[in-house]
Amino acid sequence: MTVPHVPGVHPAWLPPEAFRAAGARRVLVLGDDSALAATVRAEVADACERHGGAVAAPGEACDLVLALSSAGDLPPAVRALREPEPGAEGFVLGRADGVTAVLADDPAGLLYGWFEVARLGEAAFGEARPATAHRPALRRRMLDHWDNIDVHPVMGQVERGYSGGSIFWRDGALRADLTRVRAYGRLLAATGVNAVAINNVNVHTAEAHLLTDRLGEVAAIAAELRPYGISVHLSVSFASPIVLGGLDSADPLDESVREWWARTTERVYETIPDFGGYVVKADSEGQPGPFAYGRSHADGANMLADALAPHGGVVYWRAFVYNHRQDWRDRTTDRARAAHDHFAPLDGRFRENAILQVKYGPMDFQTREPISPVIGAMPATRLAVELQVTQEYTGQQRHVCYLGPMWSEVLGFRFRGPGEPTVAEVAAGGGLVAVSNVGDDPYWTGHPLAQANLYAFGRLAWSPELGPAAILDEWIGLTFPGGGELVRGTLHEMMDGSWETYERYTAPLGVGFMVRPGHHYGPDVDGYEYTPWGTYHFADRDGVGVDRTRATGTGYTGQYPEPWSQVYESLAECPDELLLFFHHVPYEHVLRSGVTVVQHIYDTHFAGAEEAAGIRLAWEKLAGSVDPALYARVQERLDEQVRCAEEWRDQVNAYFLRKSGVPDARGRRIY
Ligand code: GCW
Repeated sequence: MTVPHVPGVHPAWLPPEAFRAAGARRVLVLGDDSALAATVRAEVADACERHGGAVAAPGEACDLVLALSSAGDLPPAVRALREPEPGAEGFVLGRADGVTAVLADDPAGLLYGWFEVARLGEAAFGEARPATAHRPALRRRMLDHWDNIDVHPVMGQVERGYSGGSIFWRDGALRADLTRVRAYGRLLAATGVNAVAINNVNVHTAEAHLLTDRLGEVAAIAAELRPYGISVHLSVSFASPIVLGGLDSADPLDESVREWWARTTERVYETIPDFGGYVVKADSEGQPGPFAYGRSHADGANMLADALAPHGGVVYWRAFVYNHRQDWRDRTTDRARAAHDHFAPLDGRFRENAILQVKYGPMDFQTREPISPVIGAMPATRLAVELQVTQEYTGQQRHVCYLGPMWSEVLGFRFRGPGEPTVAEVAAGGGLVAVSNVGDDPYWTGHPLAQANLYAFGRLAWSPELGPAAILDEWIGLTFPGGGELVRGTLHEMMDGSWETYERYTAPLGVGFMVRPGHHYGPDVDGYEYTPWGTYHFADRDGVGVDRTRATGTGYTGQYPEPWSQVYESLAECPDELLLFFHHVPYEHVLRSGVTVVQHIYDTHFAGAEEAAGIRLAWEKLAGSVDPALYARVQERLDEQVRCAEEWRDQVNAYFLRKSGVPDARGRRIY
């Protein structure tokens, strides 16, 4: 095992400097013969070679020791850490008598402990620290790639990808050199991620074959990610028995179909013994599913769960199911209701190894949505919450939009009010999943600052209670070592509030969309208003917003338990930022903030575009303080962000001025 360093590719949050503190010291590793322990030894050797430290032999003096609890003859510094217990994938870190020690029960914990030492830098070797346990709050911490093997005519190679092509495939074939995949695994492991699904949930023809005759490609990717503790998953087509197996049905209750899945899955595990499992998008946006056979989603998911169970695998079954051929004239159908309507009645009917993967909001990864009521409605089902690191609706990695604060709000939301479980706690046994924002771009993420979102996702999946601002500072510190206070302070100032800035210049008050149809970039207020996608704002000359109340609307508020059911139902109590998601109101309706809806729209759009300009201005302070190529890349994106924010401001403001006829109280220019 060698530590991957890829020339020409930005090291993101693992530049060599991140390992200076540990690598300049004497380090002892007491592991076992597992692949992960070998990785830790390789990491330590690499760091020591680079920074002048030394790998210590057992019995020799050392400054840092990383030990498995099963390793015999633990030195006193480690024995002192016996309490508390590290636990699965966890580690205990402490420092006493001039020795920093990490103790883990399994090699994954050892690896995570190593990266924690890197994160601490010199601070890991300063004052004494009491033994503290670090354990992942969520068991599965996974990134879903929407990568295709082939370049799709509309979506490109990576669906909703804004960072170039796939890191796995090129020109229709697996890449010959997969070093970069290993480097990706290393970056992910440093944040705590332990699972990846490698292909698009919209499974096209070539990609369907990854399950059978192209399985060798999956095995090759798994081999690169394994040393960093990441298990590989595959998105599979529900119609595989037909498409690949030549059967005439994919009915989940049909014996020959079940057998086909059992046999196929067995072969997968013969080839990749630590394979993670399947991800399925069924009966959604044209993907095949159990409805064609009059079967339920539980029938579909359980069939795959049964095929996976003998091998310890899981199926992630997505809850993103709605009618995408809605008649816009039909006011009774509400897309927001769909997932709950379909899935809540199935609670308790899914197998133990079936995980229902639910988008955080009821619509589709908007800048602001309420939390999906499905997450609070299925106590007898294992749930995973799905986030979108790729910035489909949040600026497509051309805009700075640090999403840590949004995710932190999602994870901390309590369905039944104070003292009751958070979303993160509900998902603890399932997991946290996100759509990856990575591609073959030299900065990984197109916009170099979008790396922070990938980093924050992993950190929050490990520790949902971490503050997003603190995670941002961690990322800045690791990625721009030696940048000094100017760099750290400026980046923090640019990024910390950037999600709210983005919200200010785009769709107002939780109403969502208003993006250009298809590619979803830039403003188009009525772009989706008369389409079949179920995403409407209903603006007319009197008012705007979607009435989702029980009293007069679609009844969606009734999918929440108290207190939220009442809070969202009530015009007076509904939080401003979600008002138009839940209510249709006149333009002169006064928000809790004291401002009318239409004035709020004008004010926030002027403010948002101005803040975007401020972000660009702040970056200019860093000319000469960061790498020139990175500086130029960010600057080019900031120019586009400012242009686009102005376009949003002017289109949204003009639209609402024309609809409402209400002038801006401050007399600013609206077109
Ligand atoms: O956000 C939407 C995207 C689709 C995507 C779908 C999904 C993979 O626009 O491109 O398809 O969600 O989550 O399945």
